[in-house]
Amino acid sequence: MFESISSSFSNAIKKIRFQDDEKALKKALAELKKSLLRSDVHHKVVKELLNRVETETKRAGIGKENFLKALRSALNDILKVEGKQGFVFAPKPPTVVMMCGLQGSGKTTTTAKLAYYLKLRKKRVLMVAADLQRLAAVEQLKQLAEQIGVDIYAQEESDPYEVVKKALEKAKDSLYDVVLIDTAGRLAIDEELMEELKRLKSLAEPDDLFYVADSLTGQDAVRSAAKFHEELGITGVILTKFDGDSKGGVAIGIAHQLGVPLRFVGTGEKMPDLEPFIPERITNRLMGAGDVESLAEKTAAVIDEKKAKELTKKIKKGKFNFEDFLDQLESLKKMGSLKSLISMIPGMGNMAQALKNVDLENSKEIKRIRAMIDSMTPKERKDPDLIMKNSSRKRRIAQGSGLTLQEVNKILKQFNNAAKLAKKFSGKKGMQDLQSMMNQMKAGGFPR
Ligand SMILES: Nc1nc2c(ncn2[C@@H]2O[C@H](COP(=O)(O)OP(=O)(O)O)[C@@H](O)[C@H]2O)c(=O)[nH]1
Ligand SMILES: [Mg+2]
Repeated sequence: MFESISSSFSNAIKKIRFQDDEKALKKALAELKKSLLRSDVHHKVVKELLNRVETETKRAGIGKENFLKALRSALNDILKVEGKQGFVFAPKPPTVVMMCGLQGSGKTTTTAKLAYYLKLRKKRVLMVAADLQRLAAVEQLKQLAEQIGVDIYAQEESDPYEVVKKALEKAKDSLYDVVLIDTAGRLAIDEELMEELKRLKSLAEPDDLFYVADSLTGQDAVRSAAKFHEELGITGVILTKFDGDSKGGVAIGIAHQLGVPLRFVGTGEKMPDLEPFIPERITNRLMGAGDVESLAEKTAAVIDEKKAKELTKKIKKGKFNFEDFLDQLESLKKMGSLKSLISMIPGMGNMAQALKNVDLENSKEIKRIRAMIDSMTPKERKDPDLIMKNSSRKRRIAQGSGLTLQEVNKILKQFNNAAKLAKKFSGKKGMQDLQSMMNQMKAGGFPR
């Protein structure tokens, strides 16, 4: 998220040679302006942002330090508007959230992503299929519900009003923490759609009404959001499809343009690809300082603390085995794309861009390793050393997994190296080592 904006930011900042005069400041501002407009930030927002930076830098005295400080504070002001951040629970459960938006914007997917996000945080969620315009819509939500293991209330061939009414009764009776209502959209805004949504809104009295917008539609997303806000009074925006070719600029301006906070951002088609939008953290990312808080939070939600401690112990002893490896792979899957994770590490924005197309789960290498592990006995999984020095075991595993003996040897060697690396990083100098490894990777190499 924001890789391209933050890299154009850092390029702009790098180009600045401050001689403490106004001409240098103007040049820096012009550079920023170019990159913001290129990223599709609305021109009025760009103007306001740069005016603030200019005024504040001049007030504090022209210089690189003051310029960066002014930029950081102006960005924060633009990103932050009055209202809630991320997911907010009602004082009394269930928290009721209604989704609205145009067809294809990602409402149904995002409903399930939010449910998954809450499930990982140990909440009981009921999703409500209130899009009865398209038959497939109910089926789609049902499938997602099954995939993530979250309850759904669905009743085909009836009025969405009745569905929502009964769903809310069920939620109260069965003590759900959160109710997420998926609604119908249209290709364009029309009277009928608005009427249906208004009816549902007055029935459900949602704690939050999220407008789900496709970030790829650029400034159109802001215009349609404004229309929905005028008619319905939305309390938050969720921008989807922030992966792909999104230039990202809409996310910088939308809250400021609407006066409604941007609450979440969808960064892929899979269920973990949803991130809360916290202005201060986004400013850090944009300024190239990474977002360690989000990374830590995301990790905490998917990794069992006890397990994590055991794992650390094992790693320190160099006892990382194949079962641990599978466990780790599962956790990673829950965390979403490698790219979005790496972009949270300070200074790693460019690196994330290079990883754009890496699909960890489906990579050829991971598939091979999985096949190999599937062909091992439980003992072998727990103790890689059993295999390392035993060629008949290796041959049996090769045969079982359809790999050649050479391939098995290669994977074993890589695994061994990885375990050594992990051990090394778990030590005192770990972070320094990691940094130098990352630099190596940035320079194009891959540590072996
Ligand atoms: N790449 C990407 N695709 C998304 C994202 N959110 C939704 N989609 C896709 O957009 C399409 C429409 O989504 P859907 O939830 O059915 O939209 P709805 O009509 O508003 O309910 C589907 O193919 C989704 O997989 C996202 O954040 N990233
Ligand atoms: Mg839908």
